[in-house]
Parts: sequence; structure tokens; C-alpha cells
Amino acid sequence: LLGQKEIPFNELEKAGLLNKTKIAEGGKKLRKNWSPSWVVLVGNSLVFFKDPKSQTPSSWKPGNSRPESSVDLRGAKLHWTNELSSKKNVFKLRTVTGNEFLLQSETDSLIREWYTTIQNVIDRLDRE
Ligand code: I3P
Repeated sequence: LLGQKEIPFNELEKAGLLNKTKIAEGGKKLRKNWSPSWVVLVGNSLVFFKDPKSQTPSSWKPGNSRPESSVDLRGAKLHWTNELSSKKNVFKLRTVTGNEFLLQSETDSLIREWYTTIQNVIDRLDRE
């Protein structure tokens, strides 16, 4: 887990509010529980924060709050999905450890940006 003081500011690629649910842990299916999450893409990790109230992408700073969890993007897979949710604009993120998350936004352009940016990080890590 990324500690709150350990996030190097220069590696912060993207931050924003998405709807999130974890659907599997170590390959084992979990019950869905959608909730808004403040999502930060930093270095090789996607970091999730609770309580995104009054955050905006420009005002968020590392150290403001404590991460809820983080995901190592090395070897991860992204897939758009229409089958795993009744919501629109949903993609699945699967880690090498078999943790699966759905991420969603009502805003098409916003979720597409997240997909592309996360995929770029995964591709970069694949080339390393
Ligand atoms: C779930 C809840 C989720 C829904 C899920 C339901 O019910 O309505 O929002 O997922 O559908 O089971 P509950 O609150 O009783 O757990 P989506 O919004 O992503 O469709 P699912 O079981 O078909 O995944």
C-alpha cells in the first residue's frame, strides 16, 4: 500500500472521481458494492481514496488523505464491458493477483480518458 507521504508528486499522472466496485479478490467473486472513489494514477499504481468530497483534479494533493487501497498496474488487463453491469461506460481492471474492479463514469469522455491513460501505463510497464 502506498503510504500518504510516499507519493512522489512528479509521478502523479491523473486524479479524479469515478464509480468503483471490486468484483473479485484473488480470483474469488465478491458481491458488488458501487461507491464513488477518488482515483489517483501515480507511477505504476492506481490508488483509491475514500471521501472524495470537495476534491477537484487540480486541488488534489498527495498527503491530503489516506489511501483506501492501491493496485499494481504491472501485468494488469483492461477491458470495456457491457455484460458485467447494467451501467454504461464500465471497464474492468484485472490485476495479476486476480483482483478485479469495475470503474465507471456517466461522462463518456472522462471514462475514455481514464481507460487510455491506464492502458498507456500498462503498456509502458509491459515494455520494461
Ligand atoms: C446489486 C446492485 C448493483 C448491481 C448488481 C446488483 O444489488 O443493484 O448496482 O450492479 O447487479 O446485484 P444489491 O445492491 O442488492 O447488491 P450494476 O449496477 O453494476 O448493474 P448484478 O448482480 O447484475 O451485478
